[in-house]
Amino acid sequence: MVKAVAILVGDSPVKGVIHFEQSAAGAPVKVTGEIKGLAPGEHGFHVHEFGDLTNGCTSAGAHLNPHKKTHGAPQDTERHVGDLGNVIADSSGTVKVSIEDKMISLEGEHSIVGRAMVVHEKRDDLGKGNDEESKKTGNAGGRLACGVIGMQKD
Ligand SMILES: [Cu+2]
Ligand SMILES: [Zn+2]
Repeated sequence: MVKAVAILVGDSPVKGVIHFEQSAAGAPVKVTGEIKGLAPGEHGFHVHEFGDLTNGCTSAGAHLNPHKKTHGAPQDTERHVGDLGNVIADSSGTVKVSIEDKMISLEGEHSIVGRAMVVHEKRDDLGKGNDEESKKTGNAGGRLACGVIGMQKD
């Protein structure tokens, strides 16, 4: 078992804790946790390429994309490794995250350790927005909170 964790913080009141678990090499990664302080509804949720928050969430760079694919939905084969789709905040602005993803990993070439987890202002259109930006970012807007994904004791 390999475990990792990210503490999400930002300039906004949005904050959260996200846990990652992988039972073995090549197994899907379970992503769980909670985010608070969001507007109700969908918010883009991605792994970005750099665990560098020296300039806030901006310095985390673009979506993690080692294979130079276009932006997509988690279930698409044409997607960035970091594309985890949307999380949905309830009427009180809280998200209970529960995702299982087959593309991200906690080791090897798709490793997300040392990268950044980011939650966005708006809904990710999953690459189906019919404009250039949709194929890059899903038009998910500003970065409300982010955190470096770090190894955790198992
Ligand atoms: Cu993002
Ligand atoms: Zn993407």
